Amino acid sequence: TSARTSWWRQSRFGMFIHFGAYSNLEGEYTRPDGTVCRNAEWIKRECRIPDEEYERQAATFNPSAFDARAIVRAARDAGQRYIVITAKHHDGYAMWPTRQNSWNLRDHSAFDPRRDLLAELKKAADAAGIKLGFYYSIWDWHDPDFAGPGTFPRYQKRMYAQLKELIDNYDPALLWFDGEWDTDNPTNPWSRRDGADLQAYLHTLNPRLIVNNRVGKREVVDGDFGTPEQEIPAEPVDGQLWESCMTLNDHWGFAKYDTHWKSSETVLRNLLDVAGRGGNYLLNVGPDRLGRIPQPSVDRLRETGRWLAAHGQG
Ligand code: JFZ
Repeated sequence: TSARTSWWRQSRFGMFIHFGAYSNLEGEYTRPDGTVCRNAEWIKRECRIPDEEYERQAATFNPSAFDARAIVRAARDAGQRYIVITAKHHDGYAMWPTRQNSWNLRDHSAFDPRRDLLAELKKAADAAGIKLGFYYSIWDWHDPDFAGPGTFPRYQKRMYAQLKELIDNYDPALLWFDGEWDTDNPTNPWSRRDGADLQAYLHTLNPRLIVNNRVGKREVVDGDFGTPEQEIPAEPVDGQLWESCMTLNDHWGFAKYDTHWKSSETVLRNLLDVAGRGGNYLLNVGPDRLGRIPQPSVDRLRETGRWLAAHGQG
């Protein structure tokens, strides 16, 4: 707990954004036999979509209505002070023009190749005084070297290169890792040591970077923060910093059939509860295939912000 984490400790409330090639399916996959399988950001895996088919649908992804300024405005009006967007989720699809592969929004989509979502978000966030962070999945379902026999070091090299791209090109304030779990699973070779090495490397690129504990094995290193999911811990662990991330409905990524929205009262209660226990609250939105935050989410963010502003905590 240093000067480095001071902006984060004071922020209390942030916006999580789950957006990627899976968003293009909007939570539903119709199999060749006509049956429908539902999921969100795990749809590739849970619905067993063949690689070629998932790649084919990603090639039509065109989030032309993504409006970084509107998203930043929604966050700011809600009283949120930072945004964490999925730069790469488990499907391995990069939301920026990475040079490490062509499995990305520039080279594998129907999106305007002159646009760069992360650059747009960075610019809008800077203009509004909002910090920007990136979610990056260590687990990768697309890169053959992730789970190939003896090829993990090759994957790791590309991963380091992608993270360097993110830091060099977008100067994130925070990196939010995920997909490090289950080292017993042979398809996930990530070790504690790998986590510590990566964190040390990232700090050579930017010593001020904040990194969550999922970089390693959920151990908080060097004053960074823990990440309980969909829950509010009763007690902070050893005085460590923590952030509770939650969905607004029942999915992280967009799912068109999911109307199970939390009320703004619930959101507020959670926020006050988390803040009262010294944590941060990272509340998720999942933009649709065109890049628009669903209206029920926008409404709830606005109501939350209105209450905070009226009570002098906005
Ligand atoms: C992960 C992702 O798999 C999921 O898609 C989403 O991005 C979420 C924020 O993070 O899901 C997890 C991660 C950790 C646990 C459960 C789900 N966990 O520790 O229980």
